[in-house]
Parts: sequence; structure tokens; C-alpha cells
Amino acid sequence: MAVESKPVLVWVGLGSNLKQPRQQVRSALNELSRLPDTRLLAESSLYRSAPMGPQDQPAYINAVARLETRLAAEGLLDALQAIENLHGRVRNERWGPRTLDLDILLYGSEQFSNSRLTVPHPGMAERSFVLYPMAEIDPGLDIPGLGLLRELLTGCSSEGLERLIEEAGK
Ligand code: A4P
Ligand code: MG
Repeated sequence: MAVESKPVLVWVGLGSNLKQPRQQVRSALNELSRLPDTRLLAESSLYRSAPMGPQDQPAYINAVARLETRLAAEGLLDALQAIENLHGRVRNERWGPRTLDLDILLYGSEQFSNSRLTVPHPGMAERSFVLYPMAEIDPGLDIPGLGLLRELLTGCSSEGLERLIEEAGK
């Protein structure tokens, strides 16, 4: 796997709306913390969010994580897809229900698009279930090509988004 010489600060978005979504997201956070050449620096609370896209699917549980990694972007994507597969992810309709979705939101200050990856993740600037959890970790963040997180938040309603207070055993 290609490894960068300097660690890169990366943001990953997590989402699930099938098969005990809270557990899916919690265990994925744990798996992210065990990736090679990578350190989990921070994780947001879990959020419940109304589905974006087809409405005939359950609500999502979303969270974001901030990592430091020496994995190259494609290597990180491979590792994230391996975790998705471990969670029994089946790729069906676009924006359809899933056991686990892991998106690379930001990869350092890079902006690029190739056949496998677009960074920053397209659409993140309009997604409350991405922006509000990110703000919990770093409200002063300046997002490459998109501007200040604080300003993106002023144009993004939090309707349908609920921060979950963790209850033991749920
Ligand atoms: N890909 C390109 N760029 C990236 C990136 N930055 N990170 C490619 C990860 N993958 C990236 O993804 C399809 C392909 O995108 C991958 O093979 C990779 O090479 P996928 O996860 O197989 O398909 P998808 O997730 O169904 O498509 P898409 O367009 O990525 O969907 P999104 O944008 O991830 O949205 N509603 C709520 N409330 N919360 C959610 O989390 N998520 C979705 C999925 C729909 N509705 C939702 C939520
Ligand atoms: Mg995805």
C-alpha cells in the first residue's frame, strides 16, 4: 500500500441506516482507529438524520471522524471500502439504504477528482449530517475550495438532524 512520508489530516464521514445503525457506526469508528499508519484524532457525537435521496428508507445515523494518516488517498479508500465490506455493504441503488457508508470528506488541503475519488467529497457543503458533526470537532475549519465551515453552516438548516445523547446499551 502506498504510504506518504508526512502524515495527512483527513476527515471521514460515516453513515448507516440498516441493521442496528448505531452499532455499525460505533464499530466502524473502532475499526478506523485500528487502520495501519493511521491515528484517530477525534470523533463527533452520533446524529440521527432524515434520509437524503429516496424517502422510503429508514433514518440514518451519521458521524464524522478526524484522522491523521500516512496512507495515500487511494490506499485509504481501499481500506475504507474493506471496512464497508466487512459490514456486509451491498451496493444497490444510488443513495439507497446501506449498512455502512464511509466517505473521504477531506484529504489534507487537496482538491482533486479522478475515476475513483473526488475530494472534497461532492455535496458535503450542503449536508447538515456532515457539517454539524464537523463543527463539533473544529468549528473554525477552513475547507479547501469551499470556505469557512462556520459560513457553510449559516446556509445549511439543521432541520431533521438530531444529536444523540448516548445511552448505555442502545
Ligand atoms: N468516490 C468518489 N469520491 C469519493 C470520496 N471522497 N469518498 C467513489 C468515498 N468514495 C468516493 O460510492 C460510489 C463510489 O464513489 C465509490 O466506489 C468511490 O470510488 P458508494 O459508497 O459505493 O456509493 P453511494 O454512497 O451510494 O454513492 P454516493 O454518491 O457516494 O452517495 P453518498 O453521497 O455517499 O450518499 N442520507 C442521510 N441522512 N445520511 C447519509 O449518510 N448517505 C447517502 C449516500 C444518501 N442519503 C443519506 C446519506
Ligand atoms: Mg459513499
